[in-house]
Amino acid sequence: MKGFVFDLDGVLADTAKYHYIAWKELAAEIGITIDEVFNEQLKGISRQESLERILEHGGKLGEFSEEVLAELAEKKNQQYVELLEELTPEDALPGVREFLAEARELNIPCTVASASKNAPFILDKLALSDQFVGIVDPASLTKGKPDPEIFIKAAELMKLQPSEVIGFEDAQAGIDGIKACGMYAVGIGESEQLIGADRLINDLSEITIEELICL
Ligand code: B16
Ligand code: MG
Repeated sequence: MKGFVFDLDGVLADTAKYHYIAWKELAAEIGITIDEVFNEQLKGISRQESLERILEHGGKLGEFSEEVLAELAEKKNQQYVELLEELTPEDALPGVREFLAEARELNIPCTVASASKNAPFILDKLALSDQFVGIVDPASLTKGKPDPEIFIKAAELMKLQPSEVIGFEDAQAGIDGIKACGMYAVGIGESEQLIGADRLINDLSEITIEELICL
């Protein structure tokens, strides 16, 4: 194992809760109610696709023009970005800073594979930008998670084969993408929600680099 690829929301920072707040408000404005169980389906899924899933959930798919859809997605993002303003380096999830610092000391490259177009902003807020050799630009993708494209590109940024890389994910769509390109998958979160992960942990404080590079 020669490199690591990290999802962002739910792995490096608990920004998933802000996505939920912003989507819930937006959905309520158009008469749709979402709860935390439904919200699981939005994790790792792009902004536009998340909106489509919400409309489908509320039986309103096809009711809005492309222009209105873009406005709704933009409105959600504005609210989300406002919430992100509150982020500080303390908001990195447990073990993240230590894990990345150790990887750096050991010269093990780390990359970010997040569906979020706000990833560079969030990493700056967390003071973590310097720890990565690259961030895959989600705008460059032809397909989002669960397609493995984002993880393959992350491996390319490190000049590694996917089989030499360990991926960290909190969403089923992400675990599916990691496994589809032959990476080792570490799932962050609850076991029943992450099918197919090779290893499950609550957060990065529960695993050491030593045990991972021996895999
Ligand atoms: P944005 P990840 C994903 O990030 C989130 O899990 C998902 O809820 C969100 O819709 C997506 O990013 C797009 O985010 O609206 O900021 O571009 O988990 O892949 O790091
Ligand atoms: Mg995530």
